[in-house]
Formats: sequence, structure tokens, C-alpha cells
Amino acid sequence: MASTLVRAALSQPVQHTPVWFMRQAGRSLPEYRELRKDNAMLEACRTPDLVTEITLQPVRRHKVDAAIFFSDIVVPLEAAGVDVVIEPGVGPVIATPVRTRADLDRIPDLDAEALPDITESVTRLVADLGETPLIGFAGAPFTLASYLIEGGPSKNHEKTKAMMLGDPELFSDLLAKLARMSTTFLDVQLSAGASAFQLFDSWAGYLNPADYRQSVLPHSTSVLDALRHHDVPSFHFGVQTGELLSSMAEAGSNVMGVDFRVDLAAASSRVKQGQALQGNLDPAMLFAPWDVLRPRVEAIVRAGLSHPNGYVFNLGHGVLPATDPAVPGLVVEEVHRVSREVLAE
Ligand code: 1CP
Repeated sequence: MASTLVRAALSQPVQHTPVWFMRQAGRSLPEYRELRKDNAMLEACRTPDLVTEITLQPVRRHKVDAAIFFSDIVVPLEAAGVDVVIEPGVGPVIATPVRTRADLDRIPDLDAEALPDITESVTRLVADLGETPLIGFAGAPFTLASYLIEGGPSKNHEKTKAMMLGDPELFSDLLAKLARMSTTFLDVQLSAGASAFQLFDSWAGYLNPADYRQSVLPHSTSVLDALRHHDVPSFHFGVQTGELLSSMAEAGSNVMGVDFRVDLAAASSRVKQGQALQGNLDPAMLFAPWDVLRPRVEAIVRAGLSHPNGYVFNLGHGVLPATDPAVPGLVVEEVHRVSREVLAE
């Protein structure tokens, strides 16, 4: 039988609500900081011994219902030959930002052959994880484009919007190329045995719905369409996307990730018929005392289970680095306890 995560994502009956956390691997775990201290981020992402160990760490510690592949959204860019580094405390930095047609033409397409280490890491993880599913992921074309155009993390995404409005053809060609790259990155993970995948459009929430629909939605849709033959559930998530949820839902994922600013009951009415929901505890709430946090977790589980289709518990964005590593595990136990109770009613 399929795992609880896959069943919930496909709106099939489950006995408890599955839970995993965005950024569950990484800086909140002392065992991660210990392993990473001698390795650059992108180097770690290409080293199967490190990728497998780091991916397994939160599964062991928090007893989550799924692992998420330890990698980064810029790994496929680097594999294609883009000069990118992940600077500690900053994020991805691109040596030569993409601003012109000639800049775009210099970016090669990504060949699946350039990712043998990804195949190896996923294959080993699927064997080590046993019954626990592995979630693959990739950046959505718009979020990747923002890093490439801005040259790094951006507060306002102004150069990205300038290209989107000023040279829509160049922008569209860039997003099409990035859609092919994300598809290849995901195709490799799914072919090696990942059970589900999440498309992260972290910065889509900076767009208004009309621009999103015209300039971004077709490219995210093409990634999801190209992977449908793998027959695994897809998750689609962005930050500050309350106003965009119904538009993002049209891209056609099985599950819509909901950020923490949105009421799950409202999200429930914005997604497409048949789509499941994922979310959406504010990651900062993991810093609250347990007697305050616990009822918040319960309320979210109850709201999620009121959605007529499937529901997967998660945070409304990634685990914050300073999170007490003992707390996510308590949340997992509580989600399981409350959901068993509700589902048995
Ligand atoms: O040295 C370090 O520990 C660097 C921190 C770090 C980590 C742990 C980065 C740099 N990336 C990652 C791993 C990572 N990135 C994962 C796997 C871990 C997990 O989820 O358990 C995933 C899914 C990502 C995806 C990712 N990278 C996104 C989308 C998710 C999101 O948080 O919105 C984005 C936007 C990135 C870019 C990125 N990489 C790293 C940082 C600090 C950033 C964000 C920078 C910015 O604010 O623009």
C-alpha cells in the first residue's frame, strides 16, 4: 500500500495526517551543523554520503512521515554550468546575472547525464528509507529566474519585473529554459525512486494575479505536465501566495501548499476541485511555549481535515535556523494524536 503521505496527497483515506517540514534538514539540527562545517553548501549537495546522511537526520530525530531530498533549487543551474555559489548567511549568488538575450543564450540546457550523483543519492535514500517516502523538489521557473536576473537574493525583485514587463519575449524564453531544467532535475529524482515532489515557487507571491497568470503560470504548468507520466503526487508552494492560490492551483498539482498568512478554511475554497492542502503553521510559533503552541497545532489539524480532499501537515514556510530541535518532534506527535482522534470520529 502507498505511504500515508502519498495517500493523503491523492485524497485517499488515511488513519493519521502525515507531517513533514519544509527545511526539516539543515541548520536547526546540531548534527547537520557538525557535518556541514567543513563543506561548502553546493559541494555538500553533490556528495552522496553527505546528502543521504543529512536527508535522514530529521527523519530519525523528528519521526516525520516523509524525507525531503537534501539539495538546493540552484543545483540544476550549477550542473548546467552556471557560475553560482551559495554564500553562508546570504543564499545563492550568480557571478554573471542574466539581463540580455546574449546572457540567456550563454546558459546551456541541463543534460540529465550531468546529475549521476543525484541518481546515486536518491537510489541510496530510497533503499535506506524503506517505507518512508522521499519527496523530491525543484525551484519553479519564476523563483529561479529571480536569482538569475537579480544576481542573488532580492527584496523587491525589481530587475526581474523590469524584464518581465519590458522584454516579455526574453522573459518567457528564460522561464521556458528554466522549466526544462527543473523538469530534468525532477525527472532524475523521480526516475531514481522519489515518491512525490514539490515545486517551490518561493517568490511568486511578489506578483499580482494578472502578471502571474500571464507570465509565470504557463511555465510552472509545463513542469507539472511534463512529470505527470511518473504518476506520483505533486506539491506546489509559494510564500505570501494567499491572493495567488487559485491561480497557482490552475497549474494542476495534486496538493497546494499554503503559507502561514492564510486561513486554511479560506485556502480550502481557493484551490481546485479535488486538490489537497498542505500547511500551514507559522514557523515562528515553534518558539512559543508548548501550552500555547499545542492548541495552535490542533486547530490547524482540525481545519486541514475539514477540507473535503486530502490534507498534509507542514509549516507555512521553512523551519527557522534557531528552532529548538526538540520541538518539531513534539509537533509530529501532536499532529498524529489529534488527527487519529478526528479521523476516528
Ligand atoms: O549552509 C547552509 O546550511 C545553507 C542554508 C541552506 C540549506 C540548508 C540553503 C541555502 N539551501 C538549503 C537546502 C534546501 N534548499 C532544501 C533542502 C532542505 C529541506 O527542505 O529540508 C530545500 C528544499 C531548499 C530550497 C530552496 N533554496 C528554496 C525554496 C524553499 C524556500 O525556503 O522558500 C529557496 C528559495 C532556496 C534558495 C536558498 N538556498 C539557500 C538559502 C539561504 C536560500 C534562500 C535565500 C534567499 O532568501 O533568497
